[in-house]
Amino acid sequence: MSDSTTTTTTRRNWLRRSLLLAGGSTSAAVAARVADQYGLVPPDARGIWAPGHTLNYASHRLLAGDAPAREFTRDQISRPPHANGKPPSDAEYVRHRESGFADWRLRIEGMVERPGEFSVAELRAMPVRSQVTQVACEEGWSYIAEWTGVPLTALLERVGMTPKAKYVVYHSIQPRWWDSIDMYDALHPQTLVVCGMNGGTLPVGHGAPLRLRVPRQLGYKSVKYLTRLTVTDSLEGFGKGMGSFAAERGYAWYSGI
Ligand SMILES: Nc1nc2c(c(=O)[nH]1)N[C@H]1C(S)=C(S)[C@@H](COP(=O)(O)O)O[C@H]1N2
Ligand SMILES: [Mo]
Repeated sequence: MSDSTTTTTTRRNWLRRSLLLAGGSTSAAVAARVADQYGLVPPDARGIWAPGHTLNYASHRLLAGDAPAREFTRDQISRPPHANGKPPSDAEYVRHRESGFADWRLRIEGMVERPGEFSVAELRAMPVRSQVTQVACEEGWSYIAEWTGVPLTALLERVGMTPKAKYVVYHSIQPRWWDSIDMYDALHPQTLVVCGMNGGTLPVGHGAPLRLRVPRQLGYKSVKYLTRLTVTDSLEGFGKGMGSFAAERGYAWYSGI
């Protein structure tokens, strides 16, 4: 083990202990101070929510680390799946839908060496991964489906993400549905830019032609009708700087499960 690994491990253990102690003694503010030192303060840590959101985010990151979301077997797939909300009805989306999404592009920009656009066909031609995971909505319902897509980490590598990047902000053709994740989730092998579901193409109700699947967090982080990714080291320039529209509405930015 190299020196730097030893130092990192020791620090991590110490931080882990501090967070557990702070959590256990209900002094979440202490945990918040510790988390701050390690850059584990979520963007929606504001006002009365700050200690709770921070404790939740920092302890998940330190205790669960890269732990994968549970994967199920194909016979556990829910039939039919539950589609949430209505698909976009604006003229632009309807046009895309009628042309089989031939002109749909996923744009990747920000802190990358080679910003650019990918068509759905280009994404389908890349190495894809399939996994059976659960979509858990904050409202209490859930369903299990098989998702097929390009791991986000592969896409980020392809466009040459710069090492200083800290977050990936993602946007939908539905303007309110923008959100962001940190690099723990962005680089996690289960985080996919999904183009297929249950063995077929992604249905309109579930986000056609592309959606992000972040199976380690609640359903609302899995934004449908995905159009654009922005790689950044700060969430300040996006909306109110809280990391997502949902966070501005009172939902936690980090909703690990
Ligand atoms: N663009 C967009 N993405 C979205 C939503 C939406 O309404 N629009 N709903 C979210 C919520 S709250 C959940 S729980 C999941 C549900 O996924 P489903 O529609 O496949 O069931 O999608 C999320 N992504
Ligand atoms: Mo949801």
